[in-house]
Amino acid sequence: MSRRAPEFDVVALGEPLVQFNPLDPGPLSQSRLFDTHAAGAESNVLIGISRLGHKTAMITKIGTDELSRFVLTTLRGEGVDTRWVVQVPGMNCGVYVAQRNYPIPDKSDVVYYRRGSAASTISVQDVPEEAMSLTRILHLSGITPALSNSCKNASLHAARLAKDNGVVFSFDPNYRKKLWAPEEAAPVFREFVALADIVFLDRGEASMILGEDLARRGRGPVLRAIAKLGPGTVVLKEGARGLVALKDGKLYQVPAFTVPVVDVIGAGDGVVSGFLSGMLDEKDVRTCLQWGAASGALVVMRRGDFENLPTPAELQNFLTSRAGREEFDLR
Ligand code: KDG
Repeated sequence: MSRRAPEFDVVALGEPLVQFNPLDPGPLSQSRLFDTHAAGAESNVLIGISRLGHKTAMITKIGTDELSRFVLTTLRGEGVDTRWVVQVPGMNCGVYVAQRNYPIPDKSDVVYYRRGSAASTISVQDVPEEAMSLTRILHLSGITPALSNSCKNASLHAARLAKDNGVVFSFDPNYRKKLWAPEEAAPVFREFVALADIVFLDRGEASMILGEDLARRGRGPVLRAIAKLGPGTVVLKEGARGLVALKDGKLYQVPAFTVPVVDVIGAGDGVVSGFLSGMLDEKDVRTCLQWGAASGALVVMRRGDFENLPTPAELQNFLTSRAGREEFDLR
C-alpha cells in the first residue's frame, strides 16, 4: 500500500492543561501570587519538537472557556497544528496547581482540577483516522488513559491505528499517582509498551511494568527487560544521573547537565522532545540523548513546562557552553 508523504513529523493525543505556578516555592496554603502557563505532557512534547523545527499536530478536546482559549492560542503560537483540536461548547479545560520545591527541595507536587474536563470525554470516535496517515510518529503518554475509560480506549485505538499505518509509536508512561493506583496503571502500561517502538520511562515505571522492584538493578538489565516486551528503543530517565538508551541491543548513555533547579515539572517532556527531534534529524543515539538531556535541563531552570524548550540555535549554544563539563556516572 502506498502512503502519502507525511505532513507531520509528530502527532500526539492528550490533554492540554493550564498550570498555575506560585511565584515563590512553599506550601500552597501560603501562596498568594501565581502565574499561568499552558501545559500538559503531550502538548509540552509537541511544542518542544515544533521549536526544534519539526511539524507537529495535537488531537484533543478543549472547552470554550477562556483558559481553553489560552491553551489553543499557545499551541497555535508555537506552531502546533490544531485542526484536530475540538472545542466543545460549555465545557472547560483541565487545570492544575504546582507546589514547587516544598517541603522537599527540587521536587514538585501537583493538585489537579481536571475531573470532567473536555479532554476527559475523548473517545475512540474522536481519533481521526487520517491523522495516522499524515504523520511519521505518534506520541502518547500514560496520563491520557488514566483520565477515563473512554480516554483509555481512544489512546489504545490511536496506538493500534499507528501500528496499522506503519507510524512509529512513541510512549511515555508518565505515571501520575494522583490519577490512578499502580495496580491499575501497570497492566495498561504493559499494553502500550507492547505496541510501542520507543519507550521513555524512569525506574519506578519500569518496576511497575515488570512487576518487580528494580531500584538496585543495573541499567542494562532494566532496559533489556523492557525491550523484551516489544520496543526497539528504550530510554531510561535517571534524573540527576542522566539518560541511558538501548537501541537494537546496544547501550548508550549521557550524564545529566547540572543546572539551577527552579521547577522540575516538564523535564521528562523535554527529554522526549529533544530525543525525538534528534531522531527526526537522523542523529546518532548519543546525540539524541544529549538533546533530550539538554532540553530537560533547560526546562527546570524556570517556572512552567515548555517556555525554556530550545530552538536549534539555543540548543547548540547550551551544548557548546557545556562541552567538556559533563559529569559522567557510568554505573
Ligand atoms: O510532564 C508535565 C506534566 O505532568 C504536566 O504538564 C501536567 O500533564 C500533566 C499531568 O497530567 O500531570
